Formats: sequence, structure tokens, C-alpha cells
Amino acid sequence: MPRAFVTGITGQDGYYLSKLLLSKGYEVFGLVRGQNNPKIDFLREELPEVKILTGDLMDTSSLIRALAAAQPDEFYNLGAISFVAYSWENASLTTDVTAKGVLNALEATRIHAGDDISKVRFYQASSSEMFGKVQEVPQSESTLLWPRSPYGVAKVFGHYMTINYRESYGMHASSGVLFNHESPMRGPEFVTRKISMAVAKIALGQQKTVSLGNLDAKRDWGFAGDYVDAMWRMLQQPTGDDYVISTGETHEVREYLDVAFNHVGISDWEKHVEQNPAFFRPAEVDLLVGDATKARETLGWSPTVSFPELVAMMVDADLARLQA
Ligand code: NDP
Ligand code: GDR
Repeated sequence: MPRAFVTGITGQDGYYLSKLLLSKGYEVFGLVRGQNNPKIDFLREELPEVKILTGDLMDTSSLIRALAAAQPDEFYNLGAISFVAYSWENASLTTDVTAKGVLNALEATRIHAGDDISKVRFYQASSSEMFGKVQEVPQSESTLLWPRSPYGVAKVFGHYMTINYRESYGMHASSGVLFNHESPMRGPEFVTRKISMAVAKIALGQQKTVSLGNLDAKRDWGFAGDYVDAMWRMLQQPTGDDYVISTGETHEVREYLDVAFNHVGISDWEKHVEQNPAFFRPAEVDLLVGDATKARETLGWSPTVSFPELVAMMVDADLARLQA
């Protein structure tokens, strides 16, 4: 039975990746943190097969202990402070977790592996936020990185540190440069889920308006369930490498609004949307659209959920939650 160790298991991707790995017969170990985290209760209820280990990406010794307990064949490093807007307010903490946490994870893996560096295959959750200021469209593995937030800068550090461990120590380390991916499990702070929850409430007469920031930003949005499959495929390759994972389509935030509101039969949706300067960012990433040719050709990966299907899935899930 293959064994996997997952940080960030209480997050959106941790949920879908755990389900995928369990369905493939893996024994899954997940790192959780904090002494009173309600997301751990949810994990225990939804995925009772997952074996829970405690620790924190900022505490290397806790990672070494967790690896000793899990003895994994594969390490998926999904843990991070992942909310871009929050990263300006908490830049130092974001750097500790999202940047230095990757180094801690790599170093713990190297120490754990000892003389046999091929013992553990490593996945790093890199991000399209690393592209930041638009240099090239679409963005691929060779596009210049120009991050526009403390989060983006932290992810660049993790990305290059992963490449560095591959090149310095021969570690089977891969970096997935994933574009935005969403699902009904998406945190409510992210724009897609914020909108799907608001649209569901407005449709049911429980709320009148939703307050948002920049509606012109363009994102390449895919379904999280598809994207975790790409992570797994990367670790099945003979060597580690870097891959862009994206749909190749981009949409403005206002298009997401349009599809979501129309899905519940509201076409004059502008009257339900307010713009609030508090939700604008000090620096914006205006346009993201990825070129996943390498992943398609090497990993045999392609997305299965279209943009309208994704929006409908999220709105329907929030309607169902509210009506349960
Ligand atoms: P979430 O925000 O849903 O989950 C983040 C996870 O990180 C949570 O489980 C959280 O645990 C954990 N975490 C936070 N701080 C620490 C810490 N100090 N030590 C250990 N774990 C910690 O993110 P997603 O599931 O959406 O994303 C997974 C990864 O992929 C992240 O690294 C993100 O930056 C990256 N990414 C995501 C994309 C997306 O569109 N979703 C796109 C590209 C990259 P807790 O429950 O304790 O808070
Ligand atoms: P992003 O996702 O920053 O791309 O990072 P988010 O959903 O937060 O923002 C997407 C775009 O929507 C605009 N926006 C708003 N965003 C939020 N959250 N709330 C609002 O009210 C709002 N109004 C407009 C934003 O300005 C932005 O342009 C996500 C995270 O999952 C990262 O961890 C990951 O690395 C990247 O995707 C790829």
C-alpha cells in the first residue's frame, strides 16, 4: 500500500487530494495544526480513513517527527497561508509559512530520507500568482516571474527552493504551478465562493447585495478535483519537474457574477453588487491564463469541468447547504 503525507490537509486541495489518494488505495497521513481547529473535526467526519498527525510548517522538528511516523513514499506540501489579500497585512507571517515553510518541508524530507534521497517524492504547491505583472500571455513554465504580493513572492521562494533541492540533492521534487482552482470546498474568503454563497442567499431572499472589489481582474479558473489529479500524476513520473496546470481560458470576475446570477434566474444582477474599496488590493494581478501543453503532453492531464459547469456546481452546492 503506497503511503502519502499531506500538509494543508484541512484545506480545499487537501480534501480532494485525500479522496483521490484513498480511492487509489493509499494510506494517507495528514498534518494538522492548532489545539482547537474545527476543520479537523470536519476532516475526521468526512474522511475518517485519514491518519492525523500534528505539527506546523514553521516547526521543522514537528515535520521530521511526522515523517518518521508516516514513512511516506510521497509528500504533498499543500500547507500555506493562501489568501493573497491577507498577505499584505501579514507579510512576515506569510513569508514564515508560505516561503520558509517550504524550505522546512524540504529539509525535513532530506533529513528523513538520509542516504536514500529517492525514498520520498515531493510535491510543492506553487502558484500562478508567481507570474504577477503580465509579461506574456498565456503563461507557461518559461514565463518570467514577477510576483505582485507578499504571497506571490513567498511562492517564488518555495518554487525555486524546490528546484534547488532537485538540482542539489537529486531529490524527486516537483513544483506544480497551478492556476486558480475552485470547488464547493473553496474557502469563503475567495471571490468565487464569496459570490456563490451570496448568489444562493440572494436567490433565497436571505441577502440583498454582495460587496466586492475589482471586477475587471481576469482569472483562469478550473475545478479543484481535476487539479489534484495533476499533482498525483507529477509524482508518478520518473523524475521531478515543473508543470503549469490551467484550463487555458480566462474570465473576468464580472463574468463569474453573470453566470452565477443567471444560473438562479437573475439577469439584472448589477443592482445586487456593490463595489467597496476595502476589497481592492495594493497591487493587482490583472490577467492570468495558463498554457498547460507540457502537462497535457507529459502527464496526459486535461481539465474536465468547464467554466459554466464550475460556477453552476458552486452555486448549486451553496443552495443545497442553505436548504438542508
Ligand atoms: P487552503 O487555504 O484551503 O488551505 C491551506 C492549508 O494550509 C490549510 O489546511 C491550513 O491549515 C494549512 N496551513 C496554514 N498555515 C499552516 C502552517 N503554519 N503549518 C501547516 N499548515 C498550515 O488552500 P488550498 O487548498 O486552496 O491550496 C492548497 C495549496 O495550493 C496552498 O499552498 C495554496 O497556496 C496553493 N495554491 C492554491 C491554488 C488555488 O487556486 N486553490 C492555486 C495555486 C496554488 P488550517 O486549517 O490549520 O488553517
Ligand atoms: P487569488 O484569488 O487572489 O487569485 O488567489 P481570489 O479569489 O482571492 O481573488 C481573485 C480575483 O478576484 C478579485 N476580487 C476579489 N477577491 C476576493 N477574495 N474578494 C473580493 O471581494 C473580490 N473582489 C474582486 C481579486 O482582486 C482577484 O483579482 C487564489 C488563491 O487560491 C491563491 O492561494 C492561489 O495561489 C491563486 O488563486 C492562484
